[in-house]
Amino acid sequence: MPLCLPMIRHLKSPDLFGAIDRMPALGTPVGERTFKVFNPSTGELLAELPDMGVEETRAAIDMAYVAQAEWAALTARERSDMLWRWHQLIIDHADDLAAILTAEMGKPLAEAKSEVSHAAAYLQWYAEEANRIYGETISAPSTDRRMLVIKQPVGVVGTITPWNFPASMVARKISPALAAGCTIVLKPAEQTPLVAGAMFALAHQAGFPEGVVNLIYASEGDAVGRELCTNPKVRKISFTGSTEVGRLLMRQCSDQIKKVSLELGGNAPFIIFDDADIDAAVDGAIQAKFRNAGQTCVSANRLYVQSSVHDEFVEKFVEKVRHLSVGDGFAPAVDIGPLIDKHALVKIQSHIADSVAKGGVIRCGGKHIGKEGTFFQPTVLTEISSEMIVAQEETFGPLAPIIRFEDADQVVREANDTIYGLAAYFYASNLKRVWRVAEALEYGMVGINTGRMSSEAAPFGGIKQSGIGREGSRHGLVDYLEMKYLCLGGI
Ligand code: TXE
Repeated sequence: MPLCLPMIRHLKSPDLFGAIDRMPALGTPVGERTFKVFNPSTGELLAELPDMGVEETRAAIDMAYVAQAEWAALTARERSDMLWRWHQLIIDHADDLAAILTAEMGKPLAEAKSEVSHAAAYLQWYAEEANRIYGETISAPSTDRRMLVIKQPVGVVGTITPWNFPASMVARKISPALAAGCTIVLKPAEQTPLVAGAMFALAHQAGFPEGVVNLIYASEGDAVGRELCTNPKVRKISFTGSTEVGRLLMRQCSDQIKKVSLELGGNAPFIIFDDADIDAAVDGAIQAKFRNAGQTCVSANRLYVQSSVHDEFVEKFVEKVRHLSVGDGFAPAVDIGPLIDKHALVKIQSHIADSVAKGGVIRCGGKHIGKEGTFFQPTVLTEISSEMIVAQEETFGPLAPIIRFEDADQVVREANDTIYGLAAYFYASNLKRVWRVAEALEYGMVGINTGRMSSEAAPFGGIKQSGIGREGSRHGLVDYLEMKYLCLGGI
């Protein structure tokens, strides 16, 4: 299987990463079909991987099923030690993992490094958390009984991850599952399977027993996804991606009442009140909007600015946005990489065209850079109103639509007027306002006077159609554990 890794610059351990294409072959049969992975910045071919389908997925599920009882029978300390070893290997190979990530996904190398350390932090967190899975005892209503609750692993978990954070999504799903005693079958996004392959290569080096972690490469999600959802040996699905696919997976899981954790789309409001520190709000908005080229589910999708500070904010914000540099993620001092593919380019262009047709004003950017590739200028739009697509849908690109508002109560109503409920942000200083707005926003996460809040120590997830369940923190373990009530009579 040709793997064109020499094209990935700066690799310190090419031998290790030569193992990427063999990853699924560790026990799983691989057919003849292949698919190609390209660098979105240069268009160069990075690798050709086995294109796996139902048969291979079923074989991987069987392996995970067989391995699960033994994995769950280890002590918590033994599972923790294995996660620690994997964590250390990821730290040791962080530069190479970041280079692979930048090559296949496009994000600036500094952001890729930060993502890899974020991924490692999940392994560290759940290596610790593995030792803190507790049951409870209950005071029984009669003296001849004892009542208690124990926690047991759910079983085999099927996971499907997206391309926008291809390293941290893998760690965020696998590490709590393994800590809980589950085994996993993971299908990474077709655009970014290489960093997942490299992380699995390191997992095998760490010494996970055969069948505990299983990787499926596939050029599309449909067949693998359906098998994971309908195979009775899989007891839970954990998915991050679009709301549309999340809905489909939930439907496919419904016949078997299979557990699902879904982390889906968002439409994050970012509100700047008149008592905010405007310079801090500008910096926070830059971070929340343009990190990962705006391709994050918690990206500031709608910027609401109170009338009396609107012009000052727009002027300072546009000035900073103009100075963001766009280019190949390996180039020094690049702030924004390419969009993931042509579909993303068409989406941002159509969102801008819709706004302009309805009276929106382009304050900077707005254009595709060059004729080839998917580089797009960071863009600021003003005079935005609620009937424009940018106010209703996730653009998932470097586009900041600014909406002027007068009334503080009204803006919270508008911010909540969406089917999504993942992340919201606001900048204010009045304590009463801070508290009341934080409580009133119908979102799973609220950033107050900050543009960045993801952490392995915090519960990440949304309400409404942004998903089900939480990842990270001690709460992230809950979805991988079953609760069993034991009642002991005749005492
Ligand atoms: O997502 P998909 P796409 C949002 C964002 C973006 C849009 C489309 O708005 O513009 O979704 O992105 C797998 N059965 N987010 O098309 O299709 C696929 O192979 C099973 C938000 O990339 O949902 C990949 O592994 N699996 C988001 C994963 O689903 C299927 C991150 C995500 O792909 C499948 C990404 C199927 N039928 C996009 N079809 C976030 N929450 O951060 C696809 N997949």
